[in-house]
Amino acid sequence: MANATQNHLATFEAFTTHLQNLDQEDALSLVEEALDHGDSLESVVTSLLAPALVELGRRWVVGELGGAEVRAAAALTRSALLRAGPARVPEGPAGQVRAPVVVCCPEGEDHEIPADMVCQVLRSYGWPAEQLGGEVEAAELRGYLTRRRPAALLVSCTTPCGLAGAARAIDTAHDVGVPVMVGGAAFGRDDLRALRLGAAAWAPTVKAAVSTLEEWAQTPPQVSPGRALTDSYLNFEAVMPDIAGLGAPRRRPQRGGGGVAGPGRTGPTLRRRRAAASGMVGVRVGGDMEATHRADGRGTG
Ligand code: B12
Repeated sequence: MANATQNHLATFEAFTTHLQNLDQEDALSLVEEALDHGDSLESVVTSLLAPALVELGRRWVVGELGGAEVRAAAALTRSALLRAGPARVPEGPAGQVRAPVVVCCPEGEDHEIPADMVCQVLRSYGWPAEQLGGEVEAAELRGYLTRRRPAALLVSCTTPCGLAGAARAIDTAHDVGVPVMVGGAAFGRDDLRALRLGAAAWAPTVKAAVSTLEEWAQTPPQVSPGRALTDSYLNFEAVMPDIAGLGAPRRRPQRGGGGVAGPGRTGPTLRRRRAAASGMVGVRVGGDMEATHRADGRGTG
């Protein structure tokens, strides 16, 4: 047991180093080895790829890495994930072919790797999942859902920046009769925020999502568009442009060119407004953003 833990830790450290150094071949080989040893895709995602990205996020916060390096490491992780994902979706029990499901990040949410992870793991479970990517506008989503009529839409949000867009995506999908399940760090650790935004379900993991999809295949959920959002949520939405502005490139004087800007380093006014918004969705801002990402993100109302 101790050996297994040590091996796991060594693999995790090696993979994180490969990502940081952008060693594509070595990173991909480690993932292939894990699969060859019999690890499931889900376990590779949850115990290797995702924790390595969280660690890079920590290094980003303390200034050891810049945003561009994080972006490059994320792209490399995506290649590894796509290579590890099933080329063909396995058949369900008794040769059953399931209806497709769609995964996306809403407007405002640029973290598409978690959605990629959800998509590939769903496929490994026999659900033909299609990934629309990050920042998908509600109007585009409506057209896609109307044309393809999937069994469900799964919306992923990593940061509060995507929650207003998630509310619009939920309303749009429910308006065309496609039930929405949400997940990702921005929804916190229970279904309160998801239900407040009108989602048909929340799931903490892909395994949990699969159980809900199986239930929905038997009994589709009743969905109702135009669900009223609470005042506190609408206040949150009112300051969204400032939060979304955090994602825009910031002009910084480059003397010597060596410094890196951490993910949350912003001017005082923006910080105050973001804090107000984040308070409403239960995410603290400030120096220690990594801790807040993992904290219980219960909304306040
Ligand atoms: C890579 C990365 C980026 C890349 C994204 C590249 C890409 N194509 O995805 C780039 C560089 C673009 C980026 C940008 C930004 N980022 Co960023 N980023 C990260 C990083 C390092 C990894 C994200 C990731 O992929 N995690 C993978 C796993 C760990 O995510 P996960 O949410 O847990 O997902 C799992 C489950 O939740 C579940 N799941 C997820 N979704 C769903 C959906 C359903 C339906 C289900 C069932 C399950 C499910 O399955 C997943 C797999 O197990 C994180 C660090 C971190 N701690 O995550 C920061 C982090 C998320 N970023 C952060 C920030 C602040 C930003 C920016 C605002 C920075 C800026 N100032 O511009 C922008 C945001 C732009 C925007 N509008 O979205 C903060 C967020 C802080 C907070 N409290 O919300 C973090 C935590 C970094 C930090 N430590 O401060 N980022």
